[in-house]
Amino acid sequence: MSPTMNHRGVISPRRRFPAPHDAGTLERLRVSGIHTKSIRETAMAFFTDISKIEYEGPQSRNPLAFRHYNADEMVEGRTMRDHLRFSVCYWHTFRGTGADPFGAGTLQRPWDDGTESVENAKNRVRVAFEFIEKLGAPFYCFHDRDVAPEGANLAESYKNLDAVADVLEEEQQRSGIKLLWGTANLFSHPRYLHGAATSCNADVFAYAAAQVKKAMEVTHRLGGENYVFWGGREGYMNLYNTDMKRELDHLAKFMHMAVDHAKTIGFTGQFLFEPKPKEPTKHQYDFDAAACLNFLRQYDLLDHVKLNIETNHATLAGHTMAHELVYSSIQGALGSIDANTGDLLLGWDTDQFPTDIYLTTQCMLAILDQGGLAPGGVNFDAKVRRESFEPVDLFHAHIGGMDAFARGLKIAAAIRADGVLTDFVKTRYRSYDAGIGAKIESGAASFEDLAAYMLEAGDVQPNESGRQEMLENLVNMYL
Ligand code: XUL
Ligand code: CO
Repeated sequence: MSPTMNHRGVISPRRRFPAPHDAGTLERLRVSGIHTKSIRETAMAFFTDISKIEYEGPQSRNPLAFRHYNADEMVEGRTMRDHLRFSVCYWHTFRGTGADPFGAGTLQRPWDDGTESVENAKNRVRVAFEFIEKLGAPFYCFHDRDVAPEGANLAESYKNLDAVADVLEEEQQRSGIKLLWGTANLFSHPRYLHGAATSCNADVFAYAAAQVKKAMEVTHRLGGENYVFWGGREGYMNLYNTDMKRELDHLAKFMHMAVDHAKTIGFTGQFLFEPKPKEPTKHQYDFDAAACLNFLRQYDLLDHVKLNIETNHATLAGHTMAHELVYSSIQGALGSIDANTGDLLLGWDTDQFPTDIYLTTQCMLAILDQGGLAPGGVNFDAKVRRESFEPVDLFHAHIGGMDAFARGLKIAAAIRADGVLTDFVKTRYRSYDAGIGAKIESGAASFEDLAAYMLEAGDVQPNESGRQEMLENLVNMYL
């Protein structure tokens, strides 16, 4: 669609967002006192051509409307809003530049003056909340360094974060948007080149602890419902220089300290560990759900920490998202999801917005099966492509992801209501409901009993088709 077409909100970004250095913009900033007082009025002007995104139903052809996400619609006795608990991530959506290893940033973000000033960070918060409010997402989440700039020293970084948190708090109260989770960026700064909690340098461990302490306190202050640990650079590039045992012990110590600090400050939110197999390190310690759960179990952290499962991380690990969700869920450890998708043909973390209805249906089947995600949610850890450089693309991207999940929710609920898959699976395992199978499950049978049983029976024949193709066709009937 041409950017000059007069669809709601689809107009030239030049008209809607004058470049920050335009005389007109500078005048507008001066008049609104952007550098001297609250810049609420100025920031609110940014998305004036885009009205609140409304549900218009599946027939709508309006690109700035929901076709499936209808927040108040009830599904399985709960509103879509409460099932999905959508969250906008601050890092991609408000700090992403579109830069890649081959080229500079491309994304037009005219509200951003390009500096690392606290003033710019505060202004960005106003714009972010205007965006999230118009989108109608109930949550957001951030890393400490997304929202506030790193200072010249730790004390200054604390101060910067507090100053921006004041604005975050104000905007949360004004809009009713809540914090799904907070986290600390323990990977961008050069001090973390060897990792943070798994660094060979104890001073780096200490710095990371001081940073997480503050990030937890700000998360707590803002009513955050969860706190996330993603490995960052907690992994290794080469075993010749790595004491793996010591690094894992340190990571566990670090997480125990966080659990203790939560008690100290009264933070009762859920801790989440986010698996990812590689990138930036060759081998991340939080490789996949199985590796994370083994780590948590080994170090006695299972009672305190659940998992935040991300689609592109699952596929990088050679798993489907559904596998990671079900694997965590059956162990009572599925806490939240980072909703995105990779690219079949690219082997890295492309963090694209999810639009595949099979994917979202499978996610929602796993989530409904465990009775929901709360206090977790569906966070779009996803970024627009560098070619999608206009601000309106942020709306298209999120609308698409929200609609895909809403549709997945409705389809999953319909499949569950008919009980077709559950009935099939139940029947498939019926040999364990009575007789020898029931004895195996209850622990009443030994190898001796089973050998005696089979010596008498003689042999067992393949007796039932798995019906995979029939079931795949059946799922298609619901799409
Ligand atoms: C990195 C990633 C992170 C975490 C939070 O791949 O997913 O953004 O979600 O640190
Ligand atoms: Co993530």
